[in-house]
Amino acid sequence: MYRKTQCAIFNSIKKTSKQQFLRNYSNYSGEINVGEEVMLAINSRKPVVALESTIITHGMPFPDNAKCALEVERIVRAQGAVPATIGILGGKVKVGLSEKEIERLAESKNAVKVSRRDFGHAISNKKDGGTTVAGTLIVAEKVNIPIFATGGIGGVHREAEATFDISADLVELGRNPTAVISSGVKSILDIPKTLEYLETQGVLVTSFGNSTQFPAFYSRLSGCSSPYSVKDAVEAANLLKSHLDMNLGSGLLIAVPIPEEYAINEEEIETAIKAALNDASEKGIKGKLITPFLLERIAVITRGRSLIANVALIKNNARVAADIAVQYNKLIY
Ligand code: PSU
Ligand code: MN
Repeated sequence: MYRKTQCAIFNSIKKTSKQQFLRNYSNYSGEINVGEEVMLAINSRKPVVALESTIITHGMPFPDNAKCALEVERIVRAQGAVPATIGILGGKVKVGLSEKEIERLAESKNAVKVSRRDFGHAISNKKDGGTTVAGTLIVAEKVNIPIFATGGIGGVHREAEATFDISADLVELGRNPTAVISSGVKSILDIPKTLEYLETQGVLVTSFGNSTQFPAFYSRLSGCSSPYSVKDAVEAANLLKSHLDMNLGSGLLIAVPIPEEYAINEEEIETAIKAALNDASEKGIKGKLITPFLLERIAVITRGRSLIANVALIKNNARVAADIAVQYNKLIY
């Protein structure tokens, strides 16, 4: 199903980014497999949207995770783009997982959560792995996919001044020239500090649609304004092109508020978050375990409402990302 694609991909890359692609690829000592559909899309210059897989392995329970991931792929296709779910299977990094492979990750009990520091471990031990936003950004950049949709990204944790817990997602957004379409960061995190950190990393943060506020994942408002805002996919594609043309090396964060009808009342979600944070500190949960732990606890405390919201917002983000990919393609080809 998969084959090595160095030459095929390289030949298909648009002229302007060939140099960059060569630089990235020659720095990569491993091996990335690209699925047929994604390969064909790149070869025929069709818009592609990258999708992460930690949301499958660590972000949602089975079978909601598999159902959601496949539905998200269907939405991307319906908008005229090709989905490229990225993950690790038996130690092989793959771009464009098949339905079967998505189901395998969804059912896996020992998949590794893979950020930059975890690739070597997952590959050498032939593990299955769900790539985080950070991990997915790294792979998407290597195969030159500039648009990536997800639900929420990691951020600066509350009390990070004591714990130093700042998600690698923010650092990778600063390192990879890719647009991440997400619903902002959860209020389990410190939103003002997250925005400060993104500024330091040179990430272009913009709200999408008719909001000027940076959204708080389960709710549309965070009380923090976004540095910029774009009203639609055409404006977003223009912004992306201008940013990438400058060759800055950093990425964009396009923040799309959760659809109104799925938003959770701020007080209700805050109560759930406080209880989940309490549980985490009582159990001494730290490091890479904390985000999955909090997501699961919040789902239990809200009796599944947070999960419904999560599914709704990622589907909406996938649609927006595919629209942006279609518009961006019109600008570059
Ligand atoms: N936030 C969510 N759902 C998720 C994640 C974050 O609402 O599934 C996942 C993403 O894959 C993100 C990762 O990249 O958690 C961040 O983990 P950490 O906070 O450990 O950096
Ligand atoms: Mn962390």
